[in-house]
Amino acid sequence: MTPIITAFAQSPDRGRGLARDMRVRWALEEVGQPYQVRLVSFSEMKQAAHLALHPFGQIPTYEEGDLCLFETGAIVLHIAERHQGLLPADAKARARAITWIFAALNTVEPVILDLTTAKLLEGDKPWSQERLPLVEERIRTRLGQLSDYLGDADWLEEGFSAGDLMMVSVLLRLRASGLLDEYPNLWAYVARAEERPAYQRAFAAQKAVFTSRQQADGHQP
Ligand code: GTB
Repeated sequence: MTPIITAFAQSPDRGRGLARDMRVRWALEEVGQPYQVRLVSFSEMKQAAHLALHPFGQIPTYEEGDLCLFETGAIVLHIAERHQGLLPADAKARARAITWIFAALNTVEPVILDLTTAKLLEGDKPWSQERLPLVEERIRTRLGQLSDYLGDADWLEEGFSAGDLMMVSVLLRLRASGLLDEYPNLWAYVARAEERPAYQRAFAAQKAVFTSRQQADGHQP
């Protein structure tokens, strides 16, 4: 059964692979599972048909027959559990890989999202510039800890896993800030993941949505 995911019809990231459907596309590409994409506008995301799939009116969602999932952590874990390639067979190694999915989403992503909030939503507040260094220091704390753990290894545990997929997806949000450049092993970790053919296919697929939209709107390629 071919799963159907939802993605932004007009992604604000302009095809840079930062919207969260990218993690789901990447997981599906890693395991070789074909998928379909239903594009939704911002207004459609808040209407009843989409809210029936996602109570918070967001993307991505994942439909597989009568199963509908939301939350990228749950979706990626579901894909990883049902296919070979994203979780080790050994039970303890598998539990460690799953631990890194949660670490990415619960421990690393929140401090990174706070930077987006500070810049995009609070940038015009009088206290914004004063708060920014605190937000960046919290990110540096987490990046330093992650960098120490990774050391000179290629991946967080033995071999690439769904934990790396999620961690890299989260770290990519930092690229424009320059903070990742302060940790050469993390920078190389992200670059290594981006070189994976599955990542490249997922990136190209989400970028094609933006490009075709541009062409439909009459922009030059
Ligand atoms: N915890 C949920 C999950 O992991 O699935 C979070 C889902 C989520 O935040 N979805 C966002 C959404 O639907 C899209 S990815 N937002 C619309 C809304 O809430 O109304 C977040 C995102 C948006 C834009 C960029 N960007 O422009 O770079 C990057 C990421």
